[in-house]
Amino acid sequence: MLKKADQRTADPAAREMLEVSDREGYETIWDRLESQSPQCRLGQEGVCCRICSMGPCRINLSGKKPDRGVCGADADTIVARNLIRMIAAGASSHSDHGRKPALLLKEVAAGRNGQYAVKDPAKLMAVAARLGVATAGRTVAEVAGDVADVALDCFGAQDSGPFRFAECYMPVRRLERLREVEALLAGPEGRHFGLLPRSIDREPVDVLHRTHFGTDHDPLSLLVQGVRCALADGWGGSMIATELQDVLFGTPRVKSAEANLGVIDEEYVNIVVHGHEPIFSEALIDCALGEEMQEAARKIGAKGVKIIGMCCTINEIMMRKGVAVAGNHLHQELAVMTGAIEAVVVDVQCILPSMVNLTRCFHTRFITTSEQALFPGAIHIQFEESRSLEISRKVVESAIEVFPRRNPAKVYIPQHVVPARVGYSVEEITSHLGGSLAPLAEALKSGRIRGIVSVVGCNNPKITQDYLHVSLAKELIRNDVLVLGTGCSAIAVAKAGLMAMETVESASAGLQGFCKEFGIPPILHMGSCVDCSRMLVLLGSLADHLGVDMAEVPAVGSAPEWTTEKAISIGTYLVGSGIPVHLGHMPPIAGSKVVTELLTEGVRDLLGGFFFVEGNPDLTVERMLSILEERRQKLPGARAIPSKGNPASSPSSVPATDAACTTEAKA
Ligand code: SF4
Ligand code: MSK
Repeated sequence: MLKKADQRTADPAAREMLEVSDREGYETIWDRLESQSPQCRLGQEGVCCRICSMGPCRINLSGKKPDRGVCGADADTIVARNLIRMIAAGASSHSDHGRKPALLLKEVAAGRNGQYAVKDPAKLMAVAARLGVATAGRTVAEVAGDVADVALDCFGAQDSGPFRFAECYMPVRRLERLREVEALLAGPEGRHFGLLPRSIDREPVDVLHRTHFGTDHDPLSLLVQGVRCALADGWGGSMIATELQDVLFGTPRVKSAEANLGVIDEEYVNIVVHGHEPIFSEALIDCALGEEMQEAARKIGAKGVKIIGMCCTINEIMMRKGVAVAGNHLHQELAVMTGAIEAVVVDVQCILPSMVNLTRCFHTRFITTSEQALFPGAIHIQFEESRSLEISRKVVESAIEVFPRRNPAKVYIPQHVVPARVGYSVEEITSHLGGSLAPLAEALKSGRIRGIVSVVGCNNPKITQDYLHVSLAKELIRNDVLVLGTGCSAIAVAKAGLMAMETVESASAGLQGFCKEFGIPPILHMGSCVDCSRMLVLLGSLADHLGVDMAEVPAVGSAPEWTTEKAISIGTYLVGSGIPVHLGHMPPIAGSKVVTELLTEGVRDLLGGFFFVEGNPDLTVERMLSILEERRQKLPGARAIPSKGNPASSPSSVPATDAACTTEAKA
């Protein structure tokens, strides 16, 4: 039986659209999940192997035969291999994204691309200084060329590592800890377990090599390489993406934006940008909002052209330009169903292939722009950085052209839209704090703030959409915990109206006082998925301010509704950076006790970070608070938490989790 709309989503706009979908007979991601039910238990537990053609093999977890694959691989090997292949795919996605702004910066610096420029020379100089690139007496182009070269070299360096971005951005104490762990694991036999990433491209290649048939079978060795690969993402590919996009497009500063499906305006030509990379969407928005395209839209009876977006492409441009966000991952089909979208323009990652057929039910054009993300049946307009203006114009004209074909009888736009405050780069947070993170460090020591939780990652139709993101954010700020958000999680919280200064009134006394004093909301939108690297920079700088390793900072990460391999990579690089990570449902590792214990327990002594899985928000917050307080009390100069009189600090009011949301959460 179909789940009711309120079990599928906590978002009122989505509920309305699910009613439209039921009435009109559109198929959604939730319908397809149900048609997959029951899903394969072997896959869920990670014990299915199809690495060679003697398989596919599976392990019987009830203790009977088969307990090994045809080659003799046991459950521990199979689970570890499968997991680190997920990490490699996620890390590769982020890192291949990072390569593009590095290549573009090189072209801009060399004067070979006049369509883009260095919009933030101050950020360029800051990145250069961090990387040890000379700046004195040099032009922006000269410095940009050298910074681009350093970044590009990080992808292909062949020496023992760490590559330059990782070396220059990771706090010294963390680098030392990773070196110590490498030495510890080597043991008297001198086996090599490398943790420091050698180069961004090499680590996922190493994963694919060592997981090839008949190569590495030691779960510890496999997992260590998985962590190294993830670190190459967080401190490499993602870091380069964030830093160089800031250089090219501007470091985000606080902006006002709007969130949810109500941003779709019936009177306008609506273009949805969706995916992850801002290089094209930055050009597209300038073109679409220019007078020429606005006039073209007016000529065919619209009021103008409006750009709105989905997922991380919109997180990128919302942080820099204040553009409205229509929704997160599970909203993409729902936006099309409003019948008021002229074009969905996509780049890479997190785009449902179902969108091609769905858009055919309407006048909507589904336009792909990357040679890496082709969809049979879509219109393809290949993006090229050197022709960005011309291609942007072609895409916008294509959207304007279909506006007259819109069927008003099919238009239904749920009137849910809320204001959001976005744009909290580390630079912006630091500037609010008076130019240094010292006040935040002091607030952690005094207990005014009990800790920091980074809530990140996707929606997943197996979990009521946004429920865990929003429940955790609400409850954490009621317990003096500062919340940072990126990706679809940040959009979930924005849609719930919580990315606002007014949210400070729901925060408990300590956090509330801190936020009011420094003029920041208690939940900070830090950007897209690759911008989890901003969290690394923030927590790394905070560790330095506190005089500790990152593994001692009172901080936790969380991907409560995770879906993608990228989310697994993010979680793993946070763990590798010393940060405990919560997952709202189980990754495919339960088939191996060894792998599960290593990731939830064993890794804690080595790296400081570890994973824990919990689907109930009350229990999750309880566990997070205990981790944060244990760490906080050990900070040099930490003081006991003052008693709080604010009723907002009273025990949790988060409702019990819907059983349907948590069936997978128990390992
Ligand atoms: Fe089976 Fe081993 Fe081949 Fe995997 S690698 S499919 S376990 S024979
Ligand atoms: S978009 S990776 S569904 S967060 Fe970055 Fe959302 Fe997850 Fe994609």
